[in-house]
Amino acid sequence: MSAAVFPVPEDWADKALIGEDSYAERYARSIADPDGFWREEAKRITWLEPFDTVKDTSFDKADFHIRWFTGGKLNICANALDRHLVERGEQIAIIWEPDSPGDPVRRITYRELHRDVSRFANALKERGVAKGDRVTIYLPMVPEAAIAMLACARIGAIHSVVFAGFSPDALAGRIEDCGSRIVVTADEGLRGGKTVPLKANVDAALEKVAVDTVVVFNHTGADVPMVEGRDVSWSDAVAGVAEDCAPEPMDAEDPLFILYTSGSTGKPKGVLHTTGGYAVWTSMTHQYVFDYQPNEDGSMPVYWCAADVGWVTGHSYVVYAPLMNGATQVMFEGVPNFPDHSRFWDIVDKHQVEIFYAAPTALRALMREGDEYVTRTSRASLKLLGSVGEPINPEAWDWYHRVVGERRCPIVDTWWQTETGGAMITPLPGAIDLKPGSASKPMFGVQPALLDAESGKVLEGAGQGALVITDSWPGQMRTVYGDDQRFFDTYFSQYPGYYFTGDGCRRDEDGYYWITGRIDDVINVSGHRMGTAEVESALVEHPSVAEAAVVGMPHEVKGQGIYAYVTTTAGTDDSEDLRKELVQWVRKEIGPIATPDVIQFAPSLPKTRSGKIMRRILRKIAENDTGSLGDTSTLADPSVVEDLVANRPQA
Ligand code: 6R9
Repeated sequence: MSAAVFPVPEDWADKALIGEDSYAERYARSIADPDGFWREEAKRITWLEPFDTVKDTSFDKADFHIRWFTGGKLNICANALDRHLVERGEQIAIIWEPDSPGDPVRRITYRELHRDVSRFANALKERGVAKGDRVTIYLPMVPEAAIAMLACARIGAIHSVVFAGFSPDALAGRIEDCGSRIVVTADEGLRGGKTVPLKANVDAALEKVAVDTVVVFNHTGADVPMVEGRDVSWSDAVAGVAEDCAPEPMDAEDPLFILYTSGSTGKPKGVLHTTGGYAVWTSMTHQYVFDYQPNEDGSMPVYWCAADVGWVTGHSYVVYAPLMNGATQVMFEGVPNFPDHSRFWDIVDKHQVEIFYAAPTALRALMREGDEYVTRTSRASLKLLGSVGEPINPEAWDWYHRVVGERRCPIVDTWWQTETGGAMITPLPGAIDLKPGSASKPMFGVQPALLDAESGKVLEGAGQGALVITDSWPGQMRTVYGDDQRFFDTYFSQYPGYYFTGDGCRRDEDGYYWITGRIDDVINVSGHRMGTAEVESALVEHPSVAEAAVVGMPHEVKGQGIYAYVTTTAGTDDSEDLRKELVQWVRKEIGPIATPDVIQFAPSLPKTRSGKIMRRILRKIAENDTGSLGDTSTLADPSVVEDLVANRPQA
């Protein structure tokens, strides 16, 4: 592990919102006096009615509940837009950079965004969408994605954004699970010069589950079939509707959105976030982590979070928090390597980006292409860099720091999850010395602990164990949509009294946290969470597959790759063609992000005498670490393992 330490640069210590002393002092207060601390922080939100109680939470089974800012009323869309109109109505909120650098940029002011959101909110109302209804959003990275989300929030509808890379099946499952009657989509998406057939995917999904309305944003202008009585174009939907739409007063604990995420078992879970705590938590973390404050000349720093709105990072740090904080931000439709590997840095120069936030997988992919793509750009505007989604290895950290940021930009490596709403363990650039590869210290109000994975005992001081959080924070998910029991069982039953993150973690002598990765059956492929169970169930749906077991394997660019062991049905020829077919099959069932990297045909899988698949052994073989397979004596048939090792495909 890297031992390097990068102290807070002097100018950062001087001018940052949070300096070293104020971090220590505020952190201590946030734990000792949560009521006082959060009352102060909650002032950043415009409340329509004040809350009575700050924190009313318990992780105990007998009395389990999570409520923040109860009695308070607010509208998060009004906090993101309306309250800025007086002072920054003409300020650019979104600079939209299209997939192709030659295509026109869209610049949208707060006033225009407010108007577009209000109109779309009225259009939703006209189609019968009311408070509490679920709206599925399946859009590419266009401003209309943010507009649709904010329009839902404005009228109290619950949005469920489905990443535009997911398959029709995955989309259908998510529409069905939350019972939404309306889908907002586009004719096509565009990524790296290729089109994504979004409307066609929706049509395919709707063969499995019916909805009343499909709103289609005309993006590429493709000629897509429209179903009479069900489908309406975005422009027709907003034609003639009023431009005013009063924001719905929402209770702090009213649901804001559902976002499906993979777990270690079963179908993806609908993570539910509510309004008040999420608003306070995301705007606060965004402000402190990115030190988001006006420049000396009064302008707002240009901020760019390269995440897709289909993931939680796009929800919290593209849509909600930056707009609540009055940011000017870049929203990018495309990919880092189109038209070439300089694209990110060209965009930085083009829009004078000061704060840049991306995933390690993108950085590793660019790092492989050589420094020239970076160094031929200026990047003089950059001040701060961020990382999210997976552990950043010290080599990638060093490259990001040295080559991209020219040693002048601190890197905030933010650890958090869909479930946590916002950054939980992260450096603050003016307060915390950096150690490459460490997410460093807890955010205000966050009490991490490490438990011995077997005994569940709390580990003190330096050590390594299962990462848990001992008490609630405002941005915590409130439930799994429609399944409180699953929420409790997934996160609070393993280690009673604690929120279990699913991650392993090491804490060093200085109290720095080093996330080591998932310790459950979740793998992290290019920063995207994938349940091994999901890939397995996709595989076994293929008629030639009798059984499948999926594990993660180390992957140079993606962080982790997908390694699938497949037992075919009797009489099947385990051919190269079948292997290719299965790869395509999984892509079709889930989406391209689930593409298996290796498929190994296995006559049988290593099982205990009680029939449990020994995943530990399968992981070792996938890692090509076959010298240390450990105890195989409990296997029903140890020769199965020898066979798997002998026939491991050479990747
Ligand atoms: C925000 C987001 C959550 C999982 C999480 C962990 C991994 C995220 C990380 C990180 C190490 C970081 N993760 N950030 N690991 N360092 N800075 O990514 O949410 O998609 O729900 O994934 O991602 O394993 O448990 P989500």
